[in-house]
Amino acid sequence: MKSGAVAIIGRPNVGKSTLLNALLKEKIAIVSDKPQTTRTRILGVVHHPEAQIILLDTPGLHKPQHRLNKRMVRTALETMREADLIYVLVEATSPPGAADCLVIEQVREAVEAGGIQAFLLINKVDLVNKARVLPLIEAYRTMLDWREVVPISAQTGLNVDRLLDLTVKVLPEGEALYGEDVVTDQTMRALAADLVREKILHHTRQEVPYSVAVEIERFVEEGKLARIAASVLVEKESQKAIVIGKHGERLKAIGTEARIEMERLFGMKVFLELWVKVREAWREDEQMLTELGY
Ligand SMILES: Nc1nc2c(ncn2[C@@H]2O[C@H](COP(=O)(O)OP(=O)(O)OP(=O)(O)O)[C@@H](O)[C@H]2O)c(=O)[nH]1
Ligand SMILES: [Mg+2]
Repeated sequence: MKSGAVAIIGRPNVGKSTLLNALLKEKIAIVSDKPQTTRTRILGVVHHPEAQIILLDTPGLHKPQHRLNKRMVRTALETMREADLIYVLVEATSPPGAADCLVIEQVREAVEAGGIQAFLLINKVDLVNKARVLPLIEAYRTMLDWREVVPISAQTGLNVDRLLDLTVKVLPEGEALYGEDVVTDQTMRALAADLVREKILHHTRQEVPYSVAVEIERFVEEGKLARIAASVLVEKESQKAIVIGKHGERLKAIGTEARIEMERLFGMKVFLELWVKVREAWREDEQMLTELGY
């Protein structure tokens, strides 16, 4: 059988986590329309009849401004170098930009350093006319020695199964590293924290999404019930007021949406308590970042 690791790489917001979920046919990575949603490496295992494919979703590559972002970019670069294959995601909706070229430069270094192959995946083709995809392929074609170039839609699933088949072909022979029932290495605590953050991203705008972290304070399983208490960290009082909302309505909606999704994912009833706390400049605090799992 075949077995290997595939790193999913690209600038923020191109659809890497959406693709991970589509390939797994299960949602384990959070998704939002705000850049820098993913902050850690997210592992997912695809059990293909001929292969075990270990997918590694990564934070979007960007020019980091804070210590948090430096860690995110480092995580993506390290993950890329450990992989057998790199999926480089770009968007069909715009021509190659500076951010995409920077990504491809970094991938080139990993490919040339040793034994790693790369697929170019042109994502979000559901948003554009077919006629616009061909010139894009041509524009990207010469930038790297791509093993495959595949237009996809992570959202609609277009070409996603074909991508898996092409992937199996290039992976090395090897043993399965994970048991048949393993989908991810994420702990329930980490999944719970990210689900709360995802709902906050959906309900807030501008600088708030970047300034939020979620810390699980308590996670107790009592039979078919999980009691979870989480702190939502923000950087300013004004952000705390936004997350809580008028009469606490926004925080209530965030909690309800996160709880419903946790119940589905964990297959148990969830009792979720959320507290919002101000932690000034937590994004620069190395100890805090480590505690948060970043
Ligand atoms: N129309 C369309 N939208 C997509 C597609 N794939 C992803 N999206 C949307 O693009 C946005 C970003 O998706 P993510 O999967 O969070 O992107 P990402 O690359 O993981 O982003 P970061 O984690 O911030 O680096 C979300 O609003 C998705 O719903 C696609 O194939 N078609
Ligand atoms: Mg992501």
